[in-house]
Amino acid sequence: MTAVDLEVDQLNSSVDALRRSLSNRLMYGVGKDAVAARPQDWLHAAALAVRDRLVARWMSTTRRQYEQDVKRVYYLSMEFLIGRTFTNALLALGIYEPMKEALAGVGVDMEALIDLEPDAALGNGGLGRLAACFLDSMATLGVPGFGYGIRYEYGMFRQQIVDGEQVETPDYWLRSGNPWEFPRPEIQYPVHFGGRTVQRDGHVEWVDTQHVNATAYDTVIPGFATSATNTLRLWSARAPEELDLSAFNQGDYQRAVETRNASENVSRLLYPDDSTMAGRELRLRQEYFFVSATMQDLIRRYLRTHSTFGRFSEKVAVHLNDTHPVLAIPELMRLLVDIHRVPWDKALAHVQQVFSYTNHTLMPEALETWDVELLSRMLPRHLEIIFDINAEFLRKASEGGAHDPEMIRRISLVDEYGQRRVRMAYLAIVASHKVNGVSKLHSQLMTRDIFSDFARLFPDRFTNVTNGITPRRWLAQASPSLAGLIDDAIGPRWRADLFELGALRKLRGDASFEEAFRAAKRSNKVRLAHRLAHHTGLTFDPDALFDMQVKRIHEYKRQLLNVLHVIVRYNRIRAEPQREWTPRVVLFAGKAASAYRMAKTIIKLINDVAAKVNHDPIVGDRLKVVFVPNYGVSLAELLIPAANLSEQISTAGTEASGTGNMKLALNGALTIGTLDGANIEICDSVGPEHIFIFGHTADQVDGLRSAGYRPRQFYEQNAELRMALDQIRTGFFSPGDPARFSDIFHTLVDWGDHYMVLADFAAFVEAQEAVDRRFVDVPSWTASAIENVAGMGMFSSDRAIAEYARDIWRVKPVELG
Ligand code: 26Q
Repeated sequence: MTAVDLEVDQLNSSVDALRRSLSNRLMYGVGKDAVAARPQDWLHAAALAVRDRLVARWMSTTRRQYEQDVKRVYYLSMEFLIGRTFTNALLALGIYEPMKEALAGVGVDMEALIDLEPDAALGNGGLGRLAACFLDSMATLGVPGFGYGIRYEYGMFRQQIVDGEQVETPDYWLRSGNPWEFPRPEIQYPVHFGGRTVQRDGHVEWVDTQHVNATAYDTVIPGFATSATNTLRLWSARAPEELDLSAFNQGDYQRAVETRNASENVSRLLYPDDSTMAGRELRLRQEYFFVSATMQDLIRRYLRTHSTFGRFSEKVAVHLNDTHPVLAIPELMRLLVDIHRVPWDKALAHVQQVFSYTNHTLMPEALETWDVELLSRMLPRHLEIIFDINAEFLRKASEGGAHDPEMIRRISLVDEYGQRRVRMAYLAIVASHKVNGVSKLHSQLMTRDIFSDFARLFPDRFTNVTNGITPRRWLAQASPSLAGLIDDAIGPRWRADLFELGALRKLRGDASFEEAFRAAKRSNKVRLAHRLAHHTGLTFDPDALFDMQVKRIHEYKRQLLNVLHVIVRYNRIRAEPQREWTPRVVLFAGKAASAYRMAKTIIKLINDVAAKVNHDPIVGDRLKVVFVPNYGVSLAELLIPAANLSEQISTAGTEASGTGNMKLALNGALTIGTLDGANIEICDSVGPEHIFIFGHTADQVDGLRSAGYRPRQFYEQNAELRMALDQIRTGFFSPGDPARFSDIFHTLVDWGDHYMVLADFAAFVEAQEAVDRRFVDVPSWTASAIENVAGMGMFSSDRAIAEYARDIWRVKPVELG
């Protein structure tokens, strides 16, 4: 490599320079004449013009990182739910308005282009979006961080609603090319599968394997209002040979292509999460595929500037976003011990200082375990390493006093009950120096319940870092109206220091600010109502209360509790149509995992209830119910700013944190919620008078369960609840198919109501009545909405990343000079 300073065009960001760039990029980058350019081509050209401006920063940040020999964070995640990049990059660079003007200068409406960009939907929900917010914050804070994951060809499926039911279509998001990524065909690592191990000269060799190559695609992650950037590196699978040559030579072209396809399938598609461990072989291949390439890549980068592994753990931090990438542990051990000949004990010591792990769920059925037999077939060397780590761990544990064989069985990395399985969370705990939960409650329950033995063995290892969200996307980008108003009131610094929002409290009682605040929210509701009118054919009153539950469809999140309230409200309106009702629009959005029957039935129920309610002339504008299809990052940016009420109603003890709760509160919605996950901390921050808390606490849920929960008693004793459930059971909402929802009824009434919907029902309805009363008290509601915004300082992902950097990764920002 030569180190000459190249002469490149210095790109400034005046309107004139941007207009020139647009023309250049359309012509030389996209290869189109302006007379033939479609909006899609202009978007591509504009993206390239923006990307060009990021690259200079990217290169200088990377150079600085090398010069300062910084410690780097490798954030390993199976999911990065990035959404769109165009607006985000424009705002990070501070060139939104100049670009809009430059495009207008060539006759193009930028707002229309923005909606053409497909979402990068390489994730399911909270965990994937958290990874994306964290990348944004790492870049903004200058923390030298790399995201590593898989470049799925098919992201999260697209959801259509046909006759009220979810229909999935594949999300081929790369159809029109991806202007943001840089393919790196020269960066390529073999990833091996299968085979067996042999001993040779005192070392283990893994032989007779098959392999696939992992090739890198890089995306620049811009920091906000800083020249610091980071890199998201995603791996794509390439067959080692273009075609199966033996098949090709025998003239069997079909088989030649099929072999290639089979090995490239590993990065084909994202697995939807139904919150149970299905144990699919291809999923395990994906997990190993991306961590193997990542570990090879980070070792190569480390060895570029170091000749021994002596300082490895001073220079490298690897973070596991849940257990999905946990095979990075045995893979790093294998590379250090078998390939680089580092002694086992030294290697293990490095590994333990390098790795850290975030847990995102307490639900036992969602914790990853993998069949020993499957691991021994696919990754025999890794299984040996896991067994060796386990043997050493169990030996030390019993030396340390854990003699009880029952305890040893409980903490073993291998579950020996029935078919043997490796407990991936236990492996992550044993081989990491820090393990964190994602909210205070979750971290407490984690050490009290699922990992209690480990918390006793390693008390210093467990910690909490409450989740956060990036205010750049979730306020500045999603709600320009509210963001502009806040800028006028307290200046623009909240974007980089969200605690600044606390200054809004000084405006308490300022009638003109409150008026402007209401107007900003209203404009977001009008914006949404327009879009909804377009595809539902319904009209929505922007002065109604917009009540929103937007998240994956899952029984523990209790969309059913919300639906039951809607039904009761409907029955009440019909019983007393002449009474004053606070008009409401109840909005639902979210995807159900394709294999999750109950979740799909819940979607159908919501739509059947909506059809009945929306077409009942007695009800009119007093109640509307909408299921908005295809929830994702971009739709969230449209929905969330329009919410007045945020539904965060999971059974206490089941939602690890939630992050939608933070996004909605930041946009001035009041929360109706249980004392679960981060809701508790939101309540502490905004004050109990500005939030509607209801229902059983986590401890009360445990108590009720152990005392013997009898859901049928609630059904029998509450007449309104009984009526609603009977309507569901007898086909009131599905007259053409009266038995359609009988399983929902039985799940709640006869089969144990695992998530205690009926136990919280009465309290929920009461809390909703309190919501109605507050909403009509306009000044009081507005004051609370402002308090919610003002109280969101600690829920910035910048705060979360600063905590990770200081307490877990022990990294410092790069100096930009
Ligand atoms: C695992 C194995 C096989 C196939 C899929 C999966 C899988 C995929 C995704 C398992 C879980 C997920 C995603 C989990 C998730 O999003 N959890 C959420 O994480 C958020 C960020 O911490 C929290 O705020 C939410 O409370 C939590 O539910």
